[in-house]
Amino acid sequence: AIYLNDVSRTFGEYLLIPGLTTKQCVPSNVSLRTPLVKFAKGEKSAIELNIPLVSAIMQSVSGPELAIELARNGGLSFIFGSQPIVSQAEMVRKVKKFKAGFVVSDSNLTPENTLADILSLIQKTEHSTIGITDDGTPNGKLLGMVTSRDYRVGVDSPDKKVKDLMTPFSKLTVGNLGISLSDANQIIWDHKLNTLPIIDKDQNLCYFVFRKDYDSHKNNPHELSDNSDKKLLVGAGINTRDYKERVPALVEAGVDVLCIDSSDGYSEWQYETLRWIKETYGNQVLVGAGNVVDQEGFQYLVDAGADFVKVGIGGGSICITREQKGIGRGQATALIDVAKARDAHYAKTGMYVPICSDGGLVHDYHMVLALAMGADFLMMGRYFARFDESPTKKLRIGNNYVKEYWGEGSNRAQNWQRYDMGGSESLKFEEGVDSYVPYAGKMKDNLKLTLGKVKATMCSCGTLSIEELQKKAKITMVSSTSIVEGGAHDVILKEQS
Ligand code: MZP
Repeated sequence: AIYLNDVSRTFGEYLLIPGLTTKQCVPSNVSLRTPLVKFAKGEKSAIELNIPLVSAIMQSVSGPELAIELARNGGLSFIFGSQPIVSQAEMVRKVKKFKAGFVVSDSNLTPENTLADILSLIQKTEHSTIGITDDGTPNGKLLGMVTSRDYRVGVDSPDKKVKDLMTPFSKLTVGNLGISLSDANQIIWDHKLNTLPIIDKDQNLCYFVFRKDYDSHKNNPHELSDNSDKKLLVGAGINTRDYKERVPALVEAGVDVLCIDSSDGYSEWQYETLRWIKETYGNQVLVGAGNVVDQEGFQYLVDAGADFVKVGIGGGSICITREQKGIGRGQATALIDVAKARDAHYAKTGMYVPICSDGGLVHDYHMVLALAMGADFLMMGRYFARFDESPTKKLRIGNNYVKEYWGEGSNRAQNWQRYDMGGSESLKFEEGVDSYVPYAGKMKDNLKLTLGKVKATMCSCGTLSIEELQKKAKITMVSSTSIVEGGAHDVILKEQS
């Protein structure tokens, strides 16, 4: 046997040491933009995410509803592959059909219409967002817009008139909104939107922020809707068995990126699958592979054509692979090792192949550590399973609400191929558990808090981008005694006393 010199370590064994926080280092200046797929030096990745988070390829996590919400927030979901091809393709289609921008309504809505009118219109059309024009036709002046989600503000007062919900841009004040005006402007520009509705829940009001050059579009609503009818990004998991049928169906459904999903990706099966996809589609179809935990595994999949590589075996919250099979590696150690291979490959060939840290992220600061250790983006299951948008049931246990969360290697996820090496039924064993996670409400609210923390930590490290964090972060290992020091200690906590 070959013995590695390092010890398998995980995120909880490290801390970040602050760097100089300059005056520019404020959370609103931090960019979390990150590449998803490989690119040559001097070029840009064909897909960049606005936030470095993707949701796990799992039945209990990545359905269409979660995918829509995560994409709206700048991340991406991989729709689970442990299902029939037809239903997976249908889920992809559902996400791609969701309109991220808005359409100018061709209905007869006017500022005099009530919110109840708008709701019924939204329900009748496939559009998620309705623009309101001053004369109720697409040729009129655009006054504002209402989206199906944001409509909730009107549910309490369905009689309210559209015009009552409109406030001119100049009257908006920062502070009474959940979002600052500068952020709103940024969103409008980043997403090429022309109008952004902002909800002030306290006052039960909906404001509309208009893009400053909006006037120049007002006589050409068709151009307006073409410009902003941007589709959401979505990914999908595939396996190494039915890929010749599954990949064409997903491509036909409009998927943006694929990922071969396996607990152990260092295999000839993945090599063959990657080669087939690249030989059939060239770079028209983007596909990641994994999971691996060392440099050899990374290089093998990159040589086969992988557009990104996923790192992590056995660290997932629902995972018992290490107990069952004795394979795996501490997530931090695996990541640090694979990041070295990624950097060496870039230095040698000029091709940057992003890596994804998959599984085992527990605290928000673990996300910053993973990024600092070299991850370009992060895949999480447990984190997203807790939200309203995940596809599982919300249950009440005692005084607490929980959501169900089960591993892809659990019996519940059934006989799907991720963990299936063939062989007879009686030889199969579980590699994952069926569990509950504490219910946490809406994704959007949680993301806001998490990303706020991530940005604040990056500012403490004196860094304004993920690339800078990877270069400049100072990381220290902690002893088990100092881990105790990191929590509240030697005090009697009030709620327990
Ligand atoms: P976590 O975010 O819940 O800690 O981990 C999610 C990751 O665990 C998934 O992305 C996947 O790589 C892995 N996973 C999913 N199912 C199992 C299993 O049943 C598993 N063992 O390990």
